[in-house]
Amino acid sequence: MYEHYKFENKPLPYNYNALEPYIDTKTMELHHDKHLQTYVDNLNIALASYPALHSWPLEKLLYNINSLPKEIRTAVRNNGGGVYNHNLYFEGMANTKIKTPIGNLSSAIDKAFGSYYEFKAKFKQQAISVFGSGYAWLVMDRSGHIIIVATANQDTPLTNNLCPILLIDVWEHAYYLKHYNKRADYIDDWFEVINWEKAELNFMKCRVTFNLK
Ligand code: MN3
Repeated sequence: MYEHYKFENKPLPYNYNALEPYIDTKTMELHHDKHLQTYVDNLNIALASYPALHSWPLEKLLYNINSLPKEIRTAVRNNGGGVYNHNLYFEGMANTKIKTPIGNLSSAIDKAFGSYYEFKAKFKQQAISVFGSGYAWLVMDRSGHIIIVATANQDTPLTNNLCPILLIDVWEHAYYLKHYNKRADYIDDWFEVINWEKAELNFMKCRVTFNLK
């Protein structure tokens, strides 16, 4: 992701109804066109009068959040994180026949968690236990281990030097229209639309990021 100011709300990589019946069309419309748009707009507002930051890619802004001018730090953390997390989340879904991990990521999941099903149970538990709004993630640390973590609000794992492979948005706006307050049902449906090809690409990209063979 190398976009920089002025950030734009990229179209979804699929139709709004592509994830039916797991994620409903109306939720996808509102989530992308309203929620994400607001993060994009507010990130641009925050950066508007800081031309020195206009060439910075989003990832660089988030990795270096604590060295940004103090008066825009919170706005970039919340809105830059909102843009970054949502782009990853939307790109991380697809309605395909591939319902389980593939490639190198598949082997890494078996090694780290025992099996895909054990991974799935642990990931679901983490996603359920995020208190309030946030995300559950599968990330890689600097030594190449894959771990499950949670973040609050629009925080990203980048600030902790963790490289994202997979994430689920568990803010209520991601599921309330279809699943009401039943976050666990939404998580089950999300597992049906994980884009495992994209997750494998992210996994390999993380290995490059951390200079791992
Ligand atoms: Mn969201």
